[in-house]
Parts: sequence; C-alpha cells; structure tokens
Amino acid sequence: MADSPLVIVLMGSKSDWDVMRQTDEVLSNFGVPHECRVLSAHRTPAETAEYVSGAEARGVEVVIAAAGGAAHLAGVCAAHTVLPVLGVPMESAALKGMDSLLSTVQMPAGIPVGTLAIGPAGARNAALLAVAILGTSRPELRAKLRKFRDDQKAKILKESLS
Ligand code: RP5
Repeated sequence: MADSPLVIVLMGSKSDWDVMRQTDEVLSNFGVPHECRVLSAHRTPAETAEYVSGAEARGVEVVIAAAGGAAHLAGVCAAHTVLPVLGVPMESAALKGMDSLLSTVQMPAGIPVGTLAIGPAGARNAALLAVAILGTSRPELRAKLRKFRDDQKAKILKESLS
C-alpha cells in the first residue's frame, strides 16, 4: 500500500485526541497510511479549507473529522471536497455530545456527512468504515476486515461470566 496518506483524521482541538487516538490505532492496526491533525472550523477556518481542498490531489480517499459542541467541522470539510467525509461527534461536557451529534448529523441536503456514534464508539467505527470504503477496491483490506470480524466473534463466543 502507498505510504502517502489514504485517510486524513482531523479534530477540532487537541482535547479531542484522547478519544481520536482510537481512530489512529485502528487505522494503524489495519496498516492504512493516514495523517492526524488538529484543525478547527472556527479557530483555523482558512487552514482547514486549504488542507481539505488539497487532500484529493495528495491521494487521500477518506476524510474523518471529529468535533465537539456546535463546531460543525465535518460539514465544513465536506464543503471543500467530494471525498467521503465521516463525522465523529465528541462528547461535550455541557450536553453530553448531543450538540456535537446534531451539528454533525443534521447536514442540509446536497453536502453529505456520514455520521458515527458519539465518542469512542464513533472514533473506532469511523476507522472501520474508512477501511470498508478503501476495501471496495483493495481485496487485501477486505480480507483484514473479515479477519477482524471473525476474531471479534470468536472472542465473544469464548466469554465466560463466572
Ligand atoms: C471543538 O470544541 C473541539 O472539537 C472540541 O471538542 C471542543 C472544545 O475544544 P477545546 O476548548 O477543548 O479546545 O472545536
């Protein structure tokens, strides 16, 4: 697989990294070249637009964007690229992530964002969904995804409650 990033992972603040490191870990486990960066829709709007606009030309195929509050980072990313954008709502202190969820999921028609669950589940699933998207044209990644599911199944079937 190419060394240049196939996936870029953006987050609105370094405070999101505790959760978003799980996206980084899953992508690394699947051997997917990726790049993680802090860029904000409201604190660094021009830099965010420039980075996402240039992603396709660099060979990036999937954009993952995580933000908390009403930050709307994933929607802003989607406005600047035709690459698939996956949004991860961060759990906010004030509203437990309901604000983040709505500002990510409720995109008006025309500019889609595929929105995952709030917090860690969304962080991990964004990576797994990115692998599935890349896997449509990469049989070796599809095989790794099948093995991941098989291992997960085997682990659950072995659980003992005693
Ligand atoms: C959003 O605001 C970030 O994505 C983060 O989840 C939230 C709070 O950011 P900090 O104030 O912790 O930097 O832009």
